[in-house]
Amino acid sequence: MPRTRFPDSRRILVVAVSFVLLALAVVVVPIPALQKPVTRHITLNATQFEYAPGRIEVNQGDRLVIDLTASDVVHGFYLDGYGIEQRVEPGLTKQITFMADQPGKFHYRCSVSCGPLHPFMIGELVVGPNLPFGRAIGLLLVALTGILVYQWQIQSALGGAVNGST
Ligand SMILES: [Cu+2]
Repeated sequence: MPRTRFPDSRRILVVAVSFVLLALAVVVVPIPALQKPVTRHITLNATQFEYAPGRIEVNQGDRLVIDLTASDVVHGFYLDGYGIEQRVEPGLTKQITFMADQPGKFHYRCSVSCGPLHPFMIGELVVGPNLPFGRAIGLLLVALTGILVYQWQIQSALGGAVNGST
C-alpha cells in the first residue's frame, strides 16, 4: 500500500521547515551581542530590610546609573566586587554611576546598621557575560541533535515500511 509515503514526505517537510527556522534562530540570537552597551537607569529603593528591586540584571559593559533612595531610615549601599559604597538619607536621592565591567554575580548590601534584620538586607547584581556566541553554539547543537533524531526516525520509519511491504 502506498499510504506510508505521504506521512514520510510530510516528515521530511517538517524537518526542512524546522531546519530553516532553527537556522534563522541561530542567526537572530547573536544580534543582541552586537548591540552597543547601554546606559541603564535604575531606581533602587532601600527600606527595612530589603532593596527594591532585589535583583538587577545588566550586560557586561553597560553603564549603570542608580538612583538610590531610602523610604524609612538611613540606609547604605555597598556593592561587592566593585567596592562601591554610598549612604542615603530618607527622602533624598544619591546617584551612583559606574561601569558594569566585571561579569558575575555581586551582592549589594546595606552598609548602615539600620535595624535588627540589617545583615539580611542584601540584593544581587547580575552582570551577564558576553556569552551570545556560546549560546549560539548551544542552539546549533540542539538544532543538529533534533535534525539527527528526526532523520533517524525517518530512516527507521522507512526501514519499517520496507520490511512491512516485503
Ligand atoms: Cu539598611
